[in-house]
Amino acid sequence: MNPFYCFWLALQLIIGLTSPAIGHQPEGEIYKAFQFSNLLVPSIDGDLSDWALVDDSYVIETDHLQNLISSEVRMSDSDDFSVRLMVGWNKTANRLYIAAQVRDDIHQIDRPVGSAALRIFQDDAMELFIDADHSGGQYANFTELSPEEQLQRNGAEANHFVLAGPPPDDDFFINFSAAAWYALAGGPYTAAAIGFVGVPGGNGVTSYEVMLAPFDHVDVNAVFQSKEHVLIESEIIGFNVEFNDFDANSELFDAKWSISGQLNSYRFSERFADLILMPLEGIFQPTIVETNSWGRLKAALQLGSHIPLSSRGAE
Ligand SMILES: [Ca+2]
Ligand SMILES: [Ca+2]
Ligand SMILES: [Ca+2]
Ligand SMILES: [Ca+2]
Repeated sequence: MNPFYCFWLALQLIIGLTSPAIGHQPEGEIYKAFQFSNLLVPSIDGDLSDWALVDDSYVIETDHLQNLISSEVRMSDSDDFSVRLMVGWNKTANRLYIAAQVRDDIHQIDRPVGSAALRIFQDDAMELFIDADHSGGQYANFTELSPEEQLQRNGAEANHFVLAGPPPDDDFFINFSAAAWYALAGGPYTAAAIGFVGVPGGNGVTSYEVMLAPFDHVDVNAVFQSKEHVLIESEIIGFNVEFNDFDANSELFDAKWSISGQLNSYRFSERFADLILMPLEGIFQPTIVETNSWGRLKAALQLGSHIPLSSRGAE
């Protein structure tokens, strides 16, 4: 069992109570997932250089996010917080990939060793939410059910992960379900890494990188009793990201930035945003590469001979 599960309900309740309700949704916004070709899938190592090939049109930037705990709902890049978030997928591997680079004036990771279960929500973090089959609905925090039923239901129909680091121990990646097999930083169904350049407790740049296998149903006990979701080109899945920013005060949010702009994502998957799985971009499509190569060859021949190829047959 995932040991972090036990503390989850109480912590999320606290966060919920301190969050004023806002009813703002990104209208008509569909975020795009870049399709990686098989040879170019990113390595999950906290180094985002393997994302450099992703076109800027895929990048979710700071001004797309809304602050859930302030009337200041949107903000451009600033010293306080800025982000470049990218999502990718690969058809053959059937995996989602997420990368984010966060600049923060005070990167605060001050939880003691062994306290991630209690304290990860009071550190700077990236939270990920996936509803692969886009079913919507409550997927966690079933307070009306028995503890045993909660273990079965929590995180079964949608998923919620948190990354916060560099950690004081080995705990920087957490899935808030009881399925331990779906919470591994270096596993077959999940992988996660964090890179950090800067001054701990001061200014810095944090790189988050994650790989996830999508599931329509997660069984608490075993992957073979779960149902993996098959990613299909142009489908829309439920997806959300929140960035927690703690600065001078280690226990009070400076901001909680969200791409859906909706509260209670930890409980209801219809509060997520929409993500469309894009086709391969033209330059990565084999057939078009061949066409371009032939076009360049033809142009080179024309330059060399100064005679249009199309007229040679008439010579
Ligand atoms: Ca990488
Ligand atoms: Ca900040
Ligand atoms: Ca679902
Ligand atoms: Ca911070």
